[in-house]
Amino acid sequence: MMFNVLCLALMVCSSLAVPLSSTTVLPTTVSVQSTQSALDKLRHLVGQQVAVLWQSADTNKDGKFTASDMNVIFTDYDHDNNGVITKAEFIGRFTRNQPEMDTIAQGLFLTLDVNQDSTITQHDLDLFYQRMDTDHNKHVNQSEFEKYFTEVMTLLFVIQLQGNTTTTTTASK
Ligand SMILES: *[C@@H]1O[C@H](CO)[C@@H](O)[C@H](O)[C@H]1NC(C)=O
Ligand SMILES: *[C@@H]1O[C@H](CO)[C@@H](O)[C@H](O)[C@H]1NC(C)=O
Ligand SMILES: [Ca+2]
Ligand SMILES: [Ca+2]
Ligand SMILES: [Ca+2]
Repeated sequence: MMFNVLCLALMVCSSLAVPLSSTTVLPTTVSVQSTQSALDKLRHLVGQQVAVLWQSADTNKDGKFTASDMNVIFTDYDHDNNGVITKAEFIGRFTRNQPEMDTIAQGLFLTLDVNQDSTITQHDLDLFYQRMDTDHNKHVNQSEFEKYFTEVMTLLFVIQLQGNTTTTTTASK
């Protein structure tokens, strides 16, 4: 189990776009196939979630993710309108239409709480925006956004996977 998850994490994180070759180090054809399909499933899930995130992040559908989009999202998540998004507010909103995403929501909350004071404020979002803006031109474009969240979501899905029992693997050693 540990080996598979680790292997999965390394492969997915290091080369999302590169297909698995037949020279993979796993012991048998069966486990290669099951790892391959787990990997496809993971890529599919991550791709799907990142697309959903982008659609909901670009609130005015102008193809950009701006400070005004962030304000709209902030207001949406700040249920009691007190200028602070608590963990309960965040998870409640995020899992409203997808209850199975609880673990992912917890991980995202930790990611967005950049200064780690257990709440999300505008200050966290400013810091987060700078982090996503990899070329530091003060604008987060779709590819910067997707690249960042593909990494974050892949990690979170791997963590979620790791939390599950060993029934997902067939390989030994
Ligand atoms: C988005 O920003 C990246 C740099 O972070 C740049 O390489 C890419 O060309 C930009 N994409 C568009 C569509 O402007
Ligand atoms: C892990 O377990 C959760 C809850 O039991 C389930 O919803 C999810 O699909 C499982 N993930 C995988 C990859 O098996
Ligand atoms: Ca609040
Ligand atoms: Ca914070
Ligand atoms: Ca940029």
